[in-house]
Formats: sequence, C-alpha cells, structure tokens
Amino acid sequence: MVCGVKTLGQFIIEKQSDFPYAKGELSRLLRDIGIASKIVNREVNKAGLVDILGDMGTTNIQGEEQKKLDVYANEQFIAALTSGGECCIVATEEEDEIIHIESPVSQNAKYIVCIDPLDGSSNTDVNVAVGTIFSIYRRKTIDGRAVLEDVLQKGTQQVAAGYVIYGSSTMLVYTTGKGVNGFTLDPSIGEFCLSHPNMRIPECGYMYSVNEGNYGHFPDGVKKYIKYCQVEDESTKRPYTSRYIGSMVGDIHRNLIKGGIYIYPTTSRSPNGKLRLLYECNPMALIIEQAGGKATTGFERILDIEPTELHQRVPIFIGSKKMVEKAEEMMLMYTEKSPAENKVADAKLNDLGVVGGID
Ligand code: AHM
Ligand code: MG
Repeated sequence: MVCGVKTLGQFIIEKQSDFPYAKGELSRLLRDIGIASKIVNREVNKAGLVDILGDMGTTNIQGEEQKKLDVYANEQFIAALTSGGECCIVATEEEDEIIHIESPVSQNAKYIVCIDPLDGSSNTDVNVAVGTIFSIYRRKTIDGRAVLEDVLQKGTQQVAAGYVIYGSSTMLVYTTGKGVNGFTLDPSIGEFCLSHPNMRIPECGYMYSVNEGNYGHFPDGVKKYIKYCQVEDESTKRPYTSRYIGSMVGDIHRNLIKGGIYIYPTTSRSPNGKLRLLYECNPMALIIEQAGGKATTGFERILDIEPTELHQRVPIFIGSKKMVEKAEEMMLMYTEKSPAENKVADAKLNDLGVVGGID
C-alpha cells in the first residue's frame, strides 16, 4: 500500500538535518510535547461527557480560577517533559515558580520550555476551541542547576515555538525559525499528519479580533483603529469583519490562515495588557513573524522585549503585516498627545476615511 502521509515524527527527523550540529534533543523535545498534546486532546474531547468540568476551587498566580482541565494539561506536559529528559526547566502559566526537572535522565538537559498548557480553558464549558502554547529556549548558563535567568530570555532567542489547537479538528503548528508547518491529528491512526506545509499569513486581511466590550477602556489609538476597520471604503475592502472567539489560539489560528489582526491592548483596568510575554505572546509572535506577519506592543517588536519577570504581561498587536502597521500608525498618532495635537491627527484620519469621535 502506498502511503502519502507524512507524520509529525517523520517530519521532525527529516528537518533535523537543517541543524547540522543537532543531536536530536530538540526533535525529542518536540516529540514529547506532541505526545502530551494527544493525551490532553483526548480529555478535551471528552470534556462534555465526563465530570471533569468545573472549578477546582483553587486559583493560579494571577488570581484566576483554575478549571480541572488546566490542571490536567499542566500535569501531562510536565510529566512528558520530565520523562523525555531533554528539558531542565518548565515555566508554566499554572505555577507560581519555575519547575526544575531533576530526573536521572535529564541531568544534561539544556532546554527550557515555557508553556501555557491550556489557554482559554473557560471555553471548554461551551465547546469552543482551546489551545496549548509553547516556547523552547536553550539554557544560557553552562554549569550547575539552571536558573530563572535561563528562562528570562528575549523572544528572539527562541529555538522553537508552537501551539496546539483543540478545535473541530486538532492541529499542531510549530516553527524552528525556518517557516511554519501545521499538522492535523488523524484520530484513526493517532498521528499528527502534515496538512499545512509552509504556512503564510496574508499580508493584508479583512478581519479584526479584539474584545470590543473593553472599548471604553482602550487607548485612543486602538479606538481609532477600530473605527478605521468599521468605515466603508471600497479600495481597502472596509468595513472589515469583526471576529473574536476569546481564545487566543483560535483567533490567531484563524487569522494566520485567512488574514487578520488580533489585538489585546492595555486597558485602563489592565495597564500592562492581559496576555503573558513568555508563554503566550513570544511563541505566537515567532510563529506569526515566521509566517510573514508582524507582532508588536503597538510600539515595539514583541520578540525584542527583555523579560523582567516570569508572568510578565504585555499588550499585543499581532497578525497580517499591513494591518499591524496601520494600527501602530494610529497608536503613534494618539499617544500622550495634547487635544490640539489630537485634532491634527483627526484631520489626517479624515483623509483615511475615519470620521467622527472615538467615544
Ligand atoms: P487565560 O490564559 O486565562 O485562558 O486567558 C487568555 C485568554 C486568551 O486565550 C484570550 O484571547 C483572552 O484571554 C480573552 O480575554 P478576554 O475575555 O478578556 O477578552
Ligand atoms: Mg493563557
């Protein structure tokens, strides 16, 4: 029988030759993450059937409720990384501190994994896509026990990043800095199969994703950009379509395929934004940049941010290059400007077809 399917395992081994000095450790690490995600997928799929939903009654470091599936996913990834032996530290959204992996097999491990084991997990209650987001670094220190400093690296230092989306089908999308490839889980053989080779995000899309319920708390630049998206203009195919799932992986995955922008800005209530640099924004930024898109805070490239703390939050504008650039333009025009300067900016925006106030 001729089989035209390429599995994730086969693909990873094939790509190892892209890194002439690689000894297979990164490949094994990716394989471990792939295995854990299949186990998590099984439980996510069963979520509506079994008594696994609901709060555990505990809260994580950000003071948010933990669902049982978050805890389960967290345990599965830590277990897979521990037995795999290639990872010396795991930093996860679900734990206050970094976790040192000190199993006998991981004595020489040189990789750090930052992970959000189940992002958007409140969506499992209502059968909406959720995801795992991960980021891999090489440790910086050479000897002894790896330390927090090994984790607090800039996004540009990532050696790989990816996400798994548990949606109408389950997909694993990852990059090692040489393009982005997507694999769909074929449940009949239990394997991720290459289904989306060399993914590219359209340079300009027609969808914007932002929680507009927070509109009143957004910076003026974001308010103006939203207005810009809503104005009729044939040449730029506006108004754009608004699509917001409230699950970062779902929103960004859709935008990666169809084109679009996802924004989680600062708000007056969350002055640093909501999403976390190390295990949400950096991995997504690397993937989107590798697919030809852009990811910034509105002013600064996400991957260039020097992290100062483990659970650091940053605002994010991510997606199709031209859309992110337009949003940045408006952020720049309206940041900390006097009312007179805002009037000048308003006049410029009138030329772009954005009319009226922002309130
Ligand atoms: P979580 O890590 O607590 O699950 O929160 C992250 C999620 C993202 O997936 C999503 O895009 C965002 O929070 C939605 O936030 P909001 O409900 O404020 O729009
Ligand atoms: Mg999260």
